[in-house]
Amino acid sequence: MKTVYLSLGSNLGDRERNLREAIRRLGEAGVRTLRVSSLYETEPQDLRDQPWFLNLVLEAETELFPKQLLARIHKIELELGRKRLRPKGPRTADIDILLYGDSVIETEELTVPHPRMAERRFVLEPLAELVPELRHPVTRRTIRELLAGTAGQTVRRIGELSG
Ligand code: PH2
Ligand code: MG
Ligand code: MG
Repeated sequence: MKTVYLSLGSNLGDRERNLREAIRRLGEAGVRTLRVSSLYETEPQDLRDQPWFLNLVLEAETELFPKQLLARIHKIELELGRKRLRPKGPRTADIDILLYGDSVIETEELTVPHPRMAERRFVLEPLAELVPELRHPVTRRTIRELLAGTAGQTVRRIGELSG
């Protein structure tokens, strides 16, 4: 059994409902949620010209291997109506594997830890709520330290995901 951290985001449709539905479907797919961060409304990064996101982070446990986990995540994203309109563009549900235990994985389809997690406030702020002292398996910096290095990205805590 591995403990995993997943970043969930949505900026199309009923964003809260999409996140709730993603968590429910992950549960059915063998990803048992242990804790959910607060919900954040976040300024779009990378591709700036798109609606604001709702983001949160899940702590979960699973028996799935990384590739299986990724395949189930992709299936759920598709079921929730994801169309890859533009890379990094608007989406109904995006589920990213941030950490898989303390594994370091580099394959063509999957890189863990998530390659951009250390620069993204919309990831680090919810993750720091759950595990501030956890160390990034490659850089060995704590999540709290990484968060202190991100500035100028607006993220607003708007409460807990309801339901
Ligand atoms: N996801 C992206 C690109 N930019 N910006 C925010 N605020 N939240 C996201 O989840 C996000 C993003 C690519 O997946
Ligand atoms: Mg993704
Ligand atoms: Mg993403």
